[in-house]
Amino acid sequence: MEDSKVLAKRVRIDCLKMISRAHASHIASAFSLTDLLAVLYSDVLKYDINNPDWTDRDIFILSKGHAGAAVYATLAEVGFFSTKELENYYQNGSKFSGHVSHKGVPGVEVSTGSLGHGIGLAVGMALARKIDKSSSQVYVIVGDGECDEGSVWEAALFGHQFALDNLTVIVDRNHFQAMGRTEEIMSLVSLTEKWKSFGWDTVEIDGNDHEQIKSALQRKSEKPQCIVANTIKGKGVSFMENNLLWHYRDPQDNYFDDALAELEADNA
Ligand SMILES: Cc1ncc(C[n+]2csc(CCOP(=O)(O)OP(=O)(O)O)c2C)c(N)n1
Repeated sequence: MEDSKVLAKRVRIDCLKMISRAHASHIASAFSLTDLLAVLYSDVLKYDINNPDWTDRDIFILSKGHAGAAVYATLAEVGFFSTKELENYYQNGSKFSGHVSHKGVPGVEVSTGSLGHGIGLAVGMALARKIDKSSSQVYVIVGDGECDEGSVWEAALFGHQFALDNLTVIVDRNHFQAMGRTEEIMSLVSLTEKWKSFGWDTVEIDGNDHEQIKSALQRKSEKPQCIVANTIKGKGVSFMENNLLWHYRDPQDNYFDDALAELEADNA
């Protein structure tokens, strides 16, 4: 197994334990983007676990902040803090809130959770870095349901207007949102074409395939970039995959045992 796959496997197992212990939600949302995070933190982002505020670091923002468990687990697994601390996830008084928080959590840039805001922060941070002539790159993951928010498209206009070639938006295109399928609730019709028409250099990939993720993230462009990452919500646990129940349901008892067994058996 290559490093990013080992990391993804560990993160999924951490998330399962965290969310089950805390009776929290959004496990399928976390599994959907685990492979994206694993490649970002294994092969792409510049960061220093001993100096999280290093000026030249790349910036990562999770705009769909409800999947924060996967970010905390990834940061712990790469060494920003101990994996033991993940046991506090979503407990009373914990700094690891259900929607991702930067307060006291090294490696998290901004708190998110109210959908449609993280991408606006990302364009602002990318513009600031361009003005400063910084080599730092900005990456942001948005949900496809999150693309129902008008502020996502305001940010898309802004990214093109200011030619933010240091910015990559990754859309976690799992075709689900909280209450149903995206195409039934608010159809996104030709999402890739939409991003292209907003002036973004856009590619569409299998967002659970590490090689495809890596090569999409290594592209260079004079335009802001968008990766429409076709993912599977709940990826990694057969009974959670494409099953809306697992947006909110927490895995207990047999569900927990069966999910853990599947994740531990994964040697892809
Ligand atoms: C502004 C705002 N409205 C509603 C919610 C409640 N909410 C949490 S997750 C979610 C679904 C988001 O869908 P998507 O972005 O596709 O995420 P995924 O399906 O990948 O979890 C909603 C509506 C929210 N967090 N913020």
